[in-house]
Amino acid sequence: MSDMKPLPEYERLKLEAQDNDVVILTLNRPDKRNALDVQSIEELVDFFSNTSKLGVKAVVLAGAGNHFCAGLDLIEHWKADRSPDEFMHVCMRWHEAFNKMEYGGVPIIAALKGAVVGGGLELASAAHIRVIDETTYFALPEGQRGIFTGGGATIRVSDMIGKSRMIDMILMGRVYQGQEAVDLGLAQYMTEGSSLDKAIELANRAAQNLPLTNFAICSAISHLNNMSAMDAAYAEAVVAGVVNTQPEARARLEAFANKSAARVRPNE
Ligand code: 1HE
Repeated sequence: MSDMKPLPEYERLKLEAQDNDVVILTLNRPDKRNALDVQSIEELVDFFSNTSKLGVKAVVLAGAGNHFCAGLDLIEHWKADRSPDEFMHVCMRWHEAFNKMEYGGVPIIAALKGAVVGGGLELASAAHIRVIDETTYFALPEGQRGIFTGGGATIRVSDMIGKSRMIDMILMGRVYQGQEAVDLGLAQYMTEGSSLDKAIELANRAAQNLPLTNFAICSAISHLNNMSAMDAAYAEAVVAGVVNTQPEARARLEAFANKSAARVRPNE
């Protein structure tokens, strides 16, 4: 039986409940290649502030049409002719949304296809798992547009691929795709089929873990990485104290003890 509450309705995001309390969140502005305007970001903030409360066990993040996301809505930005202060506040809302994602404790699997560029890559990098297919390509076109990243790429993209590669991507407009993108760390999975199907499969697998365990995986690891090694070791012990003694884990531990649980084996 599902524990999930009714999902909110949005203008820019389409939410679909699946089995196992998995939700597919689709950026639903394909005619604008899912460019992120103010409304899109506000809806992401709202949804990712409430995933735990709604009982969502895992999220598949997808884009409608042939492209995942074209990044910042450049037309909205151009028309608004924003002041530095206004755009700083726009970026703070992006950070609010993406931090809610990365630190929210609910696994987010991004199903990437076509363009994953600029702010689209910043959005994808706030997911915990990224899946690509043959159509997916990554870029940071900010350098060519006369602007700069403002949605966390300096933190998350450089964390994924290293500072030097990120500088090269934005300075040169360099595009990465395919196995090279996986090897560099832009994605963990590449599929010959559809990235959406693979992401759904992975979300269902993640949803089988206990929610508190997933909370630690999809929140604590990021927090611990922001700390000094001494503080991280201390905080890790505290998190493990809570997670590893949860009553819900006892049945799983017992299954291992009585040899009914699956063993870890090498891939075939
Ligand atoms: C847009 C946007 C957008 C498309 N803002 N409207 N991002 C970029 O620099 C990427 C800009 N976009 C592209 O390079 C291409 O559009 C795509 C490779 C993503 C797709 O190409 P294509 O040939 O399929 O589509 P198109 O014909 O370029 O665009 C279709 C429509 O989407 C068109 O609108 P229309 O009303 O003329 O039909 C485009 O204007 C619209 N569109 N991309 C607004 N980005 C917090 S800081 C973050 C900084 C950044 O993200 S910078 C990176 C911005």
